[in-house]
Amino acid sequence: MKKILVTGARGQIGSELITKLRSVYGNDNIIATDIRAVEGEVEEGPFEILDVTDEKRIFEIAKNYQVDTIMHLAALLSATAEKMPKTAWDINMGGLVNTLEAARELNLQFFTPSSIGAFGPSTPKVQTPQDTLQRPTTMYGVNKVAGELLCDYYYERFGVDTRGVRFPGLISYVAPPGGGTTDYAVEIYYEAIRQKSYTSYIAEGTYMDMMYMPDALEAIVQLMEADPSKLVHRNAFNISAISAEPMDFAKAIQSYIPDFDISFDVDPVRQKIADSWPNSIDSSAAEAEWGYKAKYDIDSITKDMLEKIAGKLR
Ligand code: AKB
Repeated sequence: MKKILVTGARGQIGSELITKLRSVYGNDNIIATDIRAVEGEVEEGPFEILDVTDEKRIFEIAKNYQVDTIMHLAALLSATAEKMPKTAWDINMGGLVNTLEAARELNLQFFTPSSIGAFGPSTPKVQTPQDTLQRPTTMYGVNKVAGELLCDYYYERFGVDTRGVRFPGLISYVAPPGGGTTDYAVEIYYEAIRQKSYTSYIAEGTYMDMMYMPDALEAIVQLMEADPSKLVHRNAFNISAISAEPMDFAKAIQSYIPDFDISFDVDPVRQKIADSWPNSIDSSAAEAEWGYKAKYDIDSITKDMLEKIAGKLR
């Protein structure tokens, strides 16, 4: 039975990952941590306040709860990182090295997500291979490439069981994303329900990879449970479900809300980031090495998102 410390538990992935992990491994075996407390919320398992730049506190919590795994999610996303690059370096790299150090000293299994943001304009844009050129031009991308290499280093040098995926844009209705480039693919569904129209900050024709949150959560559990002897790559597996542009989401929504309307008011900062990322990535290494497979396509994502958000906003 695993005992897992999760950082960034209040974030977009964390809030749903905690629920998923508690259903798989039991409430008391999942230690949720975040820099933010939510007032008045009743926790279904342990919760601790944690700033990931505080190495001492990470050790303290990991030791107190005798965890055997760290899932490190706390990080600034791409658009926020572009606004405050030095802070992004301090949080994204500082948090990573601190949690890796805890994993090394306490002999813990370790997961952290990389991203399609780890690729750059000189990376092959279509069906981006698992192993390819990575020269990102954003601070977030620089953090992600350095993070992938650092996780590989901790495995090779110290034998830490590090594992990870390159997530595409994640779509979910539970917790909103914050400060990402792919956030439009969540906002569009809320606005479709609220006002049957959406103004996209990403231009028509800009393809990026996306995935529904249940597939992302399943992928984390599956990778962490995978037979290590089958893992050739370990960290930073490409995984994706769909490659889509704003009009693809608009058309999918129009099949449920025929008078839904999309317009464009492009944000140059986020558009530049999106333009530097792949149109689509190749997930075949993840499929071959640990059986990754997404269940949701754009239509099933759209159906579920519209139903769930309509229920939430009622
Ligand atoms: C972002 O847009 O920054 C994230 C990501 C793709 O890593 N959703």
